[in-house]
Amino acid sequence: MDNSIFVKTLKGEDTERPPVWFMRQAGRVLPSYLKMREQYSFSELMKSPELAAKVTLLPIYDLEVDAAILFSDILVIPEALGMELTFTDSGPRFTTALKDLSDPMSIIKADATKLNYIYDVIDEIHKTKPANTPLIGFCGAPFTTLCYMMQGLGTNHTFQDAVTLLYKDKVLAHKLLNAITELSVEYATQQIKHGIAAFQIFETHAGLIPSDLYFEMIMPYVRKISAAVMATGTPAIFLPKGLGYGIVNITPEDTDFLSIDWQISIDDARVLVHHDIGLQGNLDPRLLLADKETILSQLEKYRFFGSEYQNWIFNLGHGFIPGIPYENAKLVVDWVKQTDWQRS
Ligand code: 1CP
Repeated sequence: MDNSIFVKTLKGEDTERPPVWFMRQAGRVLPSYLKMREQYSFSELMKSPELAAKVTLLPIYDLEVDAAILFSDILVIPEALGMELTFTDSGPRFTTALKDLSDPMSIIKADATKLNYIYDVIDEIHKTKPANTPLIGFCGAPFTTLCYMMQGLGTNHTFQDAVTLLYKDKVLAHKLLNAITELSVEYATQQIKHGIAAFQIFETHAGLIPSDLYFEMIMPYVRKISAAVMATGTPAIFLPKGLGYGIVNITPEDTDFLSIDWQISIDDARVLVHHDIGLQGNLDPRLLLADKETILSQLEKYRFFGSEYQNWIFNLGHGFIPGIPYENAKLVVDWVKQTDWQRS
């Protein structure tokens, strides 16, 4: 039975400090990861159960964070929907972008068996991880996944074709969102069967569209995934990056924890977000490019918050970016662990 500080916090139990983990904690800043990348491509690391399990656990040993996140990518869903994908040095790229097809649904053919290797990765992680190490599973939320499918690559972050599809062809948008969601529900369910401790839904590009449109067209699909997760008793974490004031409309039926980006203070988020929903976040990852004194002074903002609120997971507002010194990431973990949070 997992009685880690991360799982306890997700269950609403009291702990002496907040748990800490980071988005993109394996594959961006760790010297041990960068060394493995000299030898293997990202796809090789992700597709081999032994290597992917090893990378997943690197942050547990190197950074000493409180949870591991499966080493994979959100784009495995479009791949299993029939889209050919390569991870190049400049990021992921689909051979054919949906924006270039007259009938995008013609290439969508779900094959859930293409995800089977990921369950082997999860099994391997369980075999090799230290006791009491919770594993976070994840998928992309339907809109973010659609952004990459329409665009074909990640270098243009306006994702205009996906955004305008929501206005110009709602019928097609719903067909695509539905296909992504159905496979994501199956994927989440299988990850849970293979023993993940929590499931995070990454809506990295929520901020591209008005929040009322987000709730009208996208949120019902997110709810299908999170409801399937929560029905199994597995805690759900939802990251709607850039949703802004829209977080006020998230309900406890939508998620157990909400991951907050850096645009809003964690104190303001606590006022806005339904009090039965826990928070995760929200340090600006770019702060970690600054010097030690600046980082430590910014961390002070969290001290009072963490003494007042137990239902909070320390994390970044979004993922690590390349170039962040490993020592600065470690400094944050040590600060969270060594601070006297004065919880009694
Ligand atoms: O620690 C980890 O890296 C955890 C595993 C993980 C996760 C949770 C990876 C590995 N990717 C993701 C999620 C993911 N992938 C998201 C959602 C979260 C987020 O915004 O960070 C998104 C949008 C992607 C798409 C993606 N995959 C991009 C972004 C493209 C863009 O510019 O918009 C990139 C560069 C990738 C490749 C990738 N995925 C993961 C890693 C480590 C890498 C880099 C590969 C390398 O080592 O070169």
